[in-house]
Amino acid sequence: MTTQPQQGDALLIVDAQKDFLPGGRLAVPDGDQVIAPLNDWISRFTSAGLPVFATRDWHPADHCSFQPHGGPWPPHCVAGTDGAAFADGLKLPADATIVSKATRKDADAYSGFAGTELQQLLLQRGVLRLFVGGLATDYCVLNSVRDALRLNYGVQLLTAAIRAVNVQPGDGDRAVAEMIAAGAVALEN
Ligand code: VGL
Ligand code: ZN
Repeated sequence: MTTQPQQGDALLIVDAQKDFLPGGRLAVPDGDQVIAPLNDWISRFTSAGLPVFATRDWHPADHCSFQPHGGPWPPHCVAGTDGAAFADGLKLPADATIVSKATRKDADAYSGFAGTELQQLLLQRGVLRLFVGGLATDYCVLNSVRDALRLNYGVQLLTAAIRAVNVQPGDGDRAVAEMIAAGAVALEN
């Protein structure tokens, strides 16, 4: 079993931000449960000298995805605010690469690849396979994994380290099934 990260692997932490945790402005149920398993993966990657990437939702205050501006979500992850900060307990290494997304008012971006330099950064680091965890399973994890697979990365989906919004019951389970059908490998821990 190739669960141990090796050369060519990178950890991709998706949107592990305060606003997506219980008490946050767009709280994902049990979103805080992803932090401990993510920290385990962080230590495995850093002790192996392998890179860690972390995306963050980083919206302007008048972002089009916000309900007051006609979007589906309560305002969340406004750039520079406390809610947009990474979760308190998340032990991001000092040399983690941070990728901000959905930074422009007129477009949303659920994928960490959408309108960012992520693909270029991964190419530069010789990354071939991504271990993906974070929030939320049915939005930014799903869309980041879809793009990663399209771009021919291998994807190990860290199932203990993801949680879903579940606007409709079952959205998270359907997202996981879709990612696996598209070629992601589910990794419990
Ligand atoms: C997300 C809803 C709105 C996510 C971001 O990170 O999954 N979900 N913005
Ligand atoms: Zn957002």
